[in-house]
Amino acid sequence: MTNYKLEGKRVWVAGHRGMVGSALVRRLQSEKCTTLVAGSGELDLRDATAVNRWVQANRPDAVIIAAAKVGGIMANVSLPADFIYDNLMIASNVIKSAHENKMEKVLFLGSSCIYPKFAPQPMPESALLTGPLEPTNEWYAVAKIAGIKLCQAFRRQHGDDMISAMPTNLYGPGDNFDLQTSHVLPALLRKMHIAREAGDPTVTIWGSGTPLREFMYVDDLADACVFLMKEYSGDEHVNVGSSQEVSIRGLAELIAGIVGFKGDLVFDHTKPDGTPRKLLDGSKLAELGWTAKHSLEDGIRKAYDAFLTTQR
Ligand code: GFB
Repeated sequence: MTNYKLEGKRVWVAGHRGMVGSALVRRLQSEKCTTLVAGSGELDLRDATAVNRWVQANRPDAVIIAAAKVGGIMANVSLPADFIYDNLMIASNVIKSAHENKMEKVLFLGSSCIYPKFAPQPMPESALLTGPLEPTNEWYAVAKIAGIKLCQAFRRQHGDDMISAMPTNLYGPGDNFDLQTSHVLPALLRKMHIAREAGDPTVTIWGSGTPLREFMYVDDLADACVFLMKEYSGDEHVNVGSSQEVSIRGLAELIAGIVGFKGDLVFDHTKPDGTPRKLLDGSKLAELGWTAKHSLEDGIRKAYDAFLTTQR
């Protein structure tokens, strides 16, 4: 239903410890709802029995599925079975349990990597399944496409109010800064920080630096999720973009300026570029009445501040 009221409701954030989940917990504090989270280590979302037992005990009225096995390009290339299996199980278990326990609203979160490698840019929602996926993350993409289809199927067969949102590349507080498994923005923040502190003359950037990426500050996504929970009830997934697009080289130069790294950038062409571009067409969400607030520079400054608090 549209115009869904969160006030007085029990809203479960599945995956509350991750970067997206913690941003959702922050954002829901300004709603008059009860935010439900599973205790640390209490709930393995890949275990259907455990999910059902937790849902029956905690009785959520609504759920935002922010839980996922996520990672950057090298993590996706190295762990294909983990990326497809874990994400399929999380989506299947939480969506099935939401149906069986008659939850009023379900929001499933995917990723812009669901679109074909050479989709028209910017990518509209209608581009889904119109061409081959990007090989470096097709495992994750297939699992997220399955989640979209699960929501559509339960909506059509049972009338459940299940919706999906596809955010662009996210960054912000609580990000993963491990240099092997993280996404590019946190990786470059940490690399430049370490290099500046150590006085290193260069920082290595993976790939050619030519791919283009769109980035969204995670608190903007959290705000978009609350907006969609309240205002959207439709069969089709909704892109959540920021229109803040930059080349990897441009991103590295922007981060160097913010961090104060004055050395040289070295490009490691043995590492994959991945998809050349994945800019979302955000017009559907804009027509509903939502747009992102943070510029890339403001968001990176906030993300760097958050990173620095983890270094103290
Ligand atoms: O952010 P990233 O790992 O994932 O890589 P994708 C984006 C681009 O940044 C690639 C380059 O061209 C990388 O080669 N890059 C340069 C780096 N230096 C680095 C570095 O130090 N670390 C990393 N990680 N990249 C992901 C998907 O694709 O997008 C996920 O694999 C998810 O499944 C996510 O969908 C949103 O943007 O290429």
